[in-house]
Amino acid sequence: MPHGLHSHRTSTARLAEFRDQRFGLFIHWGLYALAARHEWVKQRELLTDEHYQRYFDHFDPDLFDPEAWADAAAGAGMRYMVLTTKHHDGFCLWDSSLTDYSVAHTPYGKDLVGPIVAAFRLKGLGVGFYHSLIDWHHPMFPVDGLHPAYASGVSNEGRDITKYQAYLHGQVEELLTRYGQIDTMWFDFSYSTRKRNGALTPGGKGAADWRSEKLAALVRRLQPGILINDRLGIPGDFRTPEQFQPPGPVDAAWEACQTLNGSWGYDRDNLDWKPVDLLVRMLVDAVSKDGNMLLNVGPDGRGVFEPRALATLRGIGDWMRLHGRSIHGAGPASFEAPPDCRYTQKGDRLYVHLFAWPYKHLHLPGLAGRVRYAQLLNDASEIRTLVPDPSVDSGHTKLGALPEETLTLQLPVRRPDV
Ligand code: JFZ
Repeated sequence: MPHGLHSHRTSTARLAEFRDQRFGLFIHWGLYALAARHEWVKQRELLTDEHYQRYFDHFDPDLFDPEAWADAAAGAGMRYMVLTTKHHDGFCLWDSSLTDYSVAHTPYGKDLVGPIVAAFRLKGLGVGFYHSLIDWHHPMFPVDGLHPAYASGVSNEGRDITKYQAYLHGQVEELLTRYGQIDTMWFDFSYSTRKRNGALTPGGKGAADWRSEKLAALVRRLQPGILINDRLGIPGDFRTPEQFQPPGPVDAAWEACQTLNGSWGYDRDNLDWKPVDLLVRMLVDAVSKDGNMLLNVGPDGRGVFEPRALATLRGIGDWMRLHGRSIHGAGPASFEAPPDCRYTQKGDRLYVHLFAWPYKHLHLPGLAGRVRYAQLLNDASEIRTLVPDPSVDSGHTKLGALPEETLTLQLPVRRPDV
């Protein structure tokens, strides 16, 4: 889309679209992909700027192929993506006029954000930007307890946060004026003076430090209808539970951000890969509670999604191809689901997701007389209901005393997909 050609949608329309999309791809990519041991490596290992420079000097993703990323996302049934334009290390994936600490000055030498945005749009996917409020590179960002230089006792003399604010706001303006319509702005993050390692860590930062009200107003002026997340220290348009599935209903729009393996940045030696069926259950669980799931991939230093990530996305895609109807455009149901089940609903279709396959019968409380027809979603095969035979003394639905309103379905003994 040509720059500046935005459809002026309302935030209500955009929020409805966000809820319909349900499933998105989070992309954490930056210099830390070369270290290949978590995106917080600079802070975790207290790496100096001088040491961290080696990743900048060697950043050259020769296999970068954003169409392949967009294919993987679309194939998994994802409807949008959120890209780290800058993470806490301060490295920028676009050619910012406000700093030389960007991809444009690495061996790769050119903008990455534009091609990524274009590839995802071409596939019909929505586009969002993750942008770090924290910046461990900017010389005006006051060192606090989360900063890699904190332990070395660097002084904050001369660090003027108002100068950093101008930089932050200026960069957000670049991002929201150079790449056409952006659907979501995902800021990260605000933190109070918190306890770490048993000691109080000074220097929490929040809305006053980011000038969040002004920043949010800027974002909304440049991109009417855009959604802003909830990490600016002021209320946002949606909540962002982190590696956490809310146990019950949430009184706002929300999106659980989840990892494939516990790390956001590419993490070569990681062994904590979540199996496909767990990720599918997490997605179903989110939708059953009116939430979205933003699932992360950390591309490697050559610009590639590693084989395990691709295999996982393909596995999810296999499920979504058959069951995506119960996810996209679907939401919670007004009935209480039986144990080990989740309900999602779209219009008058109720989808029962079974997290554990029961033996032969599925008892659905409150649904007797309310279901015209039941079928398996994967193959559209009819599911018959169990009608108790009153002429049989030991009529088995009487055993265990089901309430009158319970509908009992007859399932095949074997789960159809295994
Ligand atoms: C942040 C980042 O530090 C992390 O690297 C990643 O980008 C993730 C998506 O977001 O991590 C956070 C931020 C906030 C909380 C927890 C982790 N929080 O408020 O609990």
